[in-house]
Amino acid sequence: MKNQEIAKILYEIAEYLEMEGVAFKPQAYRKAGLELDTFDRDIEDLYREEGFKGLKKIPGVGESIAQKIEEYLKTGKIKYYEDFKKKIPADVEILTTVEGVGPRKVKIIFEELGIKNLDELEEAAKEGKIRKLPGFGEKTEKNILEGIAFLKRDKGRFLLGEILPIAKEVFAKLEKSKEVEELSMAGSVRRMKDTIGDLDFLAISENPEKVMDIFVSLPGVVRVWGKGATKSSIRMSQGFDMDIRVIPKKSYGSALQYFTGSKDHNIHLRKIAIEKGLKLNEYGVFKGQKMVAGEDEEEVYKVLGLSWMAPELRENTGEIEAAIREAQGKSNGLPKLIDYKDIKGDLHYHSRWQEIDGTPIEEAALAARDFGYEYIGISEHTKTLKIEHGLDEKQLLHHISEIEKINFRLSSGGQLKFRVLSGCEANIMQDGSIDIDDKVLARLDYVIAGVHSQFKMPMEKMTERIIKAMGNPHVDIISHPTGRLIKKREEYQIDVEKILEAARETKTVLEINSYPERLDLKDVYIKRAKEEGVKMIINTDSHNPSQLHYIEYGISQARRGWAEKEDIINCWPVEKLLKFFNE
Ligand code: DGT
Ligand code: CA
Ligand code: CA
Repeated sequence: MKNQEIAKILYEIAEYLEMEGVAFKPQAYRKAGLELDTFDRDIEDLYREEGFKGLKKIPGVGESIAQKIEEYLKTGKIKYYEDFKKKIPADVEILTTVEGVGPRKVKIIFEELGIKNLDELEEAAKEGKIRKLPGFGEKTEKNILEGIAFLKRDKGRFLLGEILPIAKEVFAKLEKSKEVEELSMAGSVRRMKDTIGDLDFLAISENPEKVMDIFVSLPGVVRVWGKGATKSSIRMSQGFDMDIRVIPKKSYGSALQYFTGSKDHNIHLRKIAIEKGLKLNEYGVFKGQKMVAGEDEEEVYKVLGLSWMAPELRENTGEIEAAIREAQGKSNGLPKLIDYKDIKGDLHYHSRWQEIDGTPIEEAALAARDFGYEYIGISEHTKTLKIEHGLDEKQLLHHISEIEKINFRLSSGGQLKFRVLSGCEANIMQDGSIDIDDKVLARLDYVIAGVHSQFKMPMEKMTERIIKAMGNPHVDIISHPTGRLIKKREEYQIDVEKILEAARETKTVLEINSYPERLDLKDVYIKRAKEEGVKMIINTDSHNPSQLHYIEYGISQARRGWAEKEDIINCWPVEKLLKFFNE
């Protein structure tokens, strides 16, 4: 689809405009980019069927942006963008991913030092040239070097949220083929890891060669690394690789087990097999020459003395021991993981994103209802977050009364049991105070608080800051508690153990934010929170209805963190939730 191609250009135009110090326009381009990125119709189809007028149906797309989209669809180029690129031919998209480097800094480093890409930036920083630039200094230079090192560490990995939709599309295409008898995802994507190196598929087929033909000619394939009789490997246009293997039916279960991994899980499992005098590999479980399991994954685990466990658990963090206890009928076996269908509502939804139209609350509510929810909570940013046009006290009171009216309308026909809750995502200030008056916080159904500024504080200070916010009796939830942005920004320095202890004492809920680049809390912290009896909530942080489905990524991380239904408060009905917030 051209949607993502054009969205990327719109984002880049926003960066260029910001470089020039233009007001408002950058937000408009960014908003249009986001909408297009998540728009559910192919833009080429839309344009073919409805012409220029159709383009303006995309939220956030007005006359001038529609013209640029049309130009791209007709000529493959946007002159406005090309002119910017000629003036500053730096890789703005990559350079601005470095923590602390915004568009304006890109402009300075290009104009002063001619820096166009990451390698050049790194070299200049190492040579001490960055600190001498106006507005930079030694600390910025150090941060840039740290930022680049961080980016390099995750290079070549992809966000689960970027890759899973593509994996599902590929899966559906392959599955449709009559040559494919059985198909599974394997590897890290089956384990729903937060980042993915490459995609692995396994299949059963009478005609492996035909499956190979189909695989290497999938749309979006840009390179074939290898094409064998039963095994192929390709590169997709988005930059990641996919492997497929066709497996004989009698070995399908053991291959699925082996190629799902993780590697550490497999190594531990193989050790158990050896101790039992068995041999375990991708072809089966063997006693001498005799195959004792292989076709069925559950059987493979069973003959080794384990119960089957969800792929999300397979990281060798205690799941093997738990599966043995489970098989022996002992207590303390495998967790009864929260199910993908257990969530009843989402409490982190921004309806007035950057104040440029946004999605009206009622529309968001109806979308959430269609999504299968019983409630949605609208949690706008608050006043000190200027860039997001956060609400002040007066606007929050208006927000509450607007939601009351909507609830009244939604229930007046008596036709639906759906509830909109009024919330906010307030800012935790540097000293741990909340940027909204307590009296107004008390009027909301619930309060989320999060850190949105001054990320670089010493560990002790940052920990104190968040713990103080949890001590505010109106604060119910801490959003994205560690602040990481995968591949972009390190967590803040915090003492997670102390935060968990304070959360338990103050009965503050920690968020599992499902936004693809956040997934925060991450799996290992979720597991610790559960062990400490801390309640959590899985939210999406959606900015429009098409992001509600991000919830799947948050649920998968909760499952990777061994979370059960009772650990997650938005598995509860609304009455129980409100009672909990009121206590
Ligand atoms: P990724 O692709 O980096 O996100 O992670 P995975 O887990 O998908 O790893 P990948 O694609 O290299 O291999 C798929 C699975 O194959 C992996 O999860 C476990 C298995 N596997 C790969 N290499 C080894 C190995 O050296 N030993 C064992 N026991 N299993 C392996
Ligand atoms: Ca893989
Ligand atoms: Ca692989």
